[in-house]
Amino acid sequence: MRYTPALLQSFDGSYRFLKTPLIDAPAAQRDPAVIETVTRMLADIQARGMDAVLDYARSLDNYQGTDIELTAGQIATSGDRLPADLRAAIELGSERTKAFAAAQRAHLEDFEVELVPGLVTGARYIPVSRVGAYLPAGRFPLTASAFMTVGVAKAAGVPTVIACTPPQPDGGANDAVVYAAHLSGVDRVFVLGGVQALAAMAYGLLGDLPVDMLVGAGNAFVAEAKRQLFGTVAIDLLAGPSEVAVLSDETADPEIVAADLLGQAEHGPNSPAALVTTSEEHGRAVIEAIERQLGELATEPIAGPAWRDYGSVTVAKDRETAAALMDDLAPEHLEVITADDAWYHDRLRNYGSIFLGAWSTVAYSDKGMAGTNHVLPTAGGAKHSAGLSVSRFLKPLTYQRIARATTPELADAVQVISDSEGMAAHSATATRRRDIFRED
Ligand code: HSO
Ligand code: ZN
Repeated sequence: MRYTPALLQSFDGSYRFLKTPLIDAPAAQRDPAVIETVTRMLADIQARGMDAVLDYARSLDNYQGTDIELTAGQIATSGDRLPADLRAAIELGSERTKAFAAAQRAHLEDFEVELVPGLVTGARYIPVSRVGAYLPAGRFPLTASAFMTVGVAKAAGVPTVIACTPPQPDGGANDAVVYAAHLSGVDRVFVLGGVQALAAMAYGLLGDLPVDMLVGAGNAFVAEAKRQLFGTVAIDLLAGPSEVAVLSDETADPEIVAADLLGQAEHGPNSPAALVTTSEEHGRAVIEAIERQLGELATEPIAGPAWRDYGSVTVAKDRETAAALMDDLAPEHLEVITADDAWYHDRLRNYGSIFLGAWSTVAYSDKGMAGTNHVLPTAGGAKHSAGLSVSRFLKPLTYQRIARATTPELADAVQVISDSEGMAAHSATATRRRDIFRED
């Protein structure tokens, strides 16, 4: 989320900040030291293979074991060690996410169209063959990440999905993360974290072929590794700190709005949380509620600094201004809690995922219960990209079947263009066909 000079000036007089962020969050937080470290690690892993991977696992993640792959038995029994209510919640989230992904898959239809008689064209959605999912399990193990990456890839029809997740202090994987991956249909799971995990999947070091695509969020090193591996493999997107924005008016409950802003500020001390409101009184009430709620929040050491440094409250003169401000922010998550939710839904263009009405909160999607994906563009990326979905794993591959009778029209035009470009061999592919056509 950025506060650009354009944003600060373009709505002159039509809005004002009640609370501005102290720090402008850079759009892409690319630290030169992180870039340099990742470049060095990738080169080392490319040169020394698994020896380098294990060296990094030992030195960076304190991994003591020798076999990083979980057995099928370990994966299948991962749920047995979980409390029953957690297991049931994971099962619900997995099912819900699969159901949404399956519905979205059903709406992507292969098609065929005869553009002119004899010129048959079409597209077929073919899944990528192999996907590598990174399942974070650092300060917060994001249990639902497996639904969003592994589960959605499987719903798209990806034949092989492998996953890496960092070792916990006991040297093993996080059981909830592994159980979520298991229910999502994962084929293989490796206890491996960070840059070394992404490199091992992309370079085919895990006793398998290289993956075609890497997906899943992680820390700055993980994001940078994906950026540098892009081209060797496809990636979903480059995620920065998680963000939330709320667009609310005087009809919204300030306590609920405050809770939802803190709900994502908890991700990290640099997680932006923005309120845009058409009611100054409401804006002030939300600020007060946040201060009160922070006093009782176990994760105040993270959410407090995030709110103080990256939180903002803006009062807009009218709903047009509020919507324009929001479209300029292009937040990862956008909650709309107003008397005009449908108007905003029709009007807004830039967001990762939108939550309409007081009963729709981001955490429902974060944990898989809403069915929608939580891998979403951050830092304004929603202006040009959407979040992860089945379509990202599917290649709309085109085909054409061209009949003999079309030859005069197609060949003449291709010859003219090719000759004008000096591309004699291209021209010949057309003129040779035309010569045969005329001879027959
Ligand atoms: N808000 C994160 C996902 C998440 N949060 C999972 C908690 N659990 C990115 O959308
Ligand atoms: Zn979250």
